[in-house]
Amino acid sequence: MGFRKDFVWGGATASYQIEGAAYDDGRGLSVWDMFCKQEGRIKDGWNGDVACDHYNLYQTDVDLMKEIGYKAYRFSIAWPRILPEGTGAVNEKGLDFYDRLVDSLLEANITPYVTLFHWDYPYELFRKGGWMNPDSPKWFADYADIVARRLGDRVKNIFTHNEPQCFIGMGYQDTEHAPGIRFPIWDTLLMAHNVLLGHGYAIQALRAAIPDAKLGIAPTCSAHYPDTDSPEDIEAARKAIFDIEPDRPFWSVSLWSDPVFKAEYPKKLWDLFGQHMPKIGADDMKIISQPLDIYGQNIYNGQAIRSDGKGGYDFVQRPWGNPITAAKWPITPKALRWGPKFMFDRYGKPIYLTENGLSCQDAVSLDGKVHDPNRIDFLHRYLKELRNAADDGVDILGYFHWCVTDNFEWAKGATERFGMIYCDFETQERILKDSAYWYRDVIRANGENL
Ligand code: GCO
Repeated sequence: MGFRKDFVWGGATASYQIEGAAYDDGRGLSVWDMFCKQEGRIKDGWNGDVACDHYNLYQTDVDLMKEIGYKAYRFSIAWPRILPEGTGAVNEKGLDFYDRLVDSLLEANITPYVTLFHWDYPYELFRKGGWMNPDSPKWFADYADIVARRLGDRVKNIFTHNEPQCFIGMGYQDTEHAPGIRFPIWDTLLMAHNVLLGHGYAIQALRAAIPDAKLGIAPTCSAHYPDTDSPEDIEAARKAIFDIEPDRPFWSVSLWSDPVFKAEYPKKLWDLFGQHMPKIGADDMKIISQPLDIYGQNIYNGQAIRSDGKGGYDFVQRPWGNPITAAKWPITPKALRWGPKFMFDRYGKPIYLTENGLSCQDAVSLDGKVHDPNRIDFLHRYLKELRNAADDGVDILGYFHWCVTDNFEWAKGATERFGMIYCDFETQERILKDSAYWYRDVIRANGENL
């Protein structure tokens, strides 16, 4: 069967990781600008002040996407570039930039897919309590409305949040990401609820402004998969992927996606943290669970799961010396078959793989090229498994490789290269890596050559 004939092949990025121009044309501060100023927070001390200078070089990047043959490009909009204070006065120059970018993409026959929030939270709103402030859901919805009114005539595919697991879990619990301040569980659960309310109100605003839009959300997950194809291991893996870990609740996918698609928090969350859950307003779950058209999932890896023979599950010890990426993430292609399958079975929404890829220790060889055989092998293995998911009947609409260009990899700075396009951060030269040419051929064959 293979991928659907109109399968969307593309790549993804995020505003703070690529744009640069952090202090240009009226952009306001984000929590990441302030986080990077704190000694020791970023592995190599880099920041997003310039990054890949995509704000000025976007046409170069669009031309390269076109050369690779992208059908679509998923990018995020920098909230503080649109609303420097997070609310209030709109920065027209910020909107103008995304206008230009969208027009350039459409000119290149590349469909724009927008993520409204990919972690660069307005610092002025953080100072007002951020996601703990009861007004925070409406702040986000007002921002969504402004974007929709300016771009909605040309942008028809919009995700509200990217990976709330990270911007709440890593920002306010693990503290590896901005703002890097640990809050107690009763505050982080309140933040999560406001994030979800913000999603719901934003969907209402987007639906009103762009009636023909396809709207969704793009969480991530650790896509656990069965150790064997036995029904027992499959059901054990399904239980594991939607479970909630007591010490890392925000890393679950069900905490975020059950409210959105099922209008309820998982029972396990109430069992674990009932006494700390925020007050749920009478209409809250109805607001959060606005009907959606699409579901984004960022999947990089997962864990093999075996039935424990008693209705539960066990994590299977990874084989010694199992393959890992340059970022030391495990390489587990089966995650891209079973993650989408379990999500589609539970939520019933068409799925975009909104992120998948790996960090490699890429460098320019003496021949002036960037040879990345590890990335080609990784993508080949993962895409074959994604095609298996499609053959299993999962409605997979598209795949966005992470990432288009090498970029600012959050707390890892410039030390991890995820791009299919090499970026020299000193000269801003771009070089298509071997994987870009390989991906071009996969796109041309719609994955039939995998
Ligand atoms: C994420 C983020 C991306 C990361 C990428 C590599 O999934 O964590 O969406 O911004 O850069 O995943 O870590």
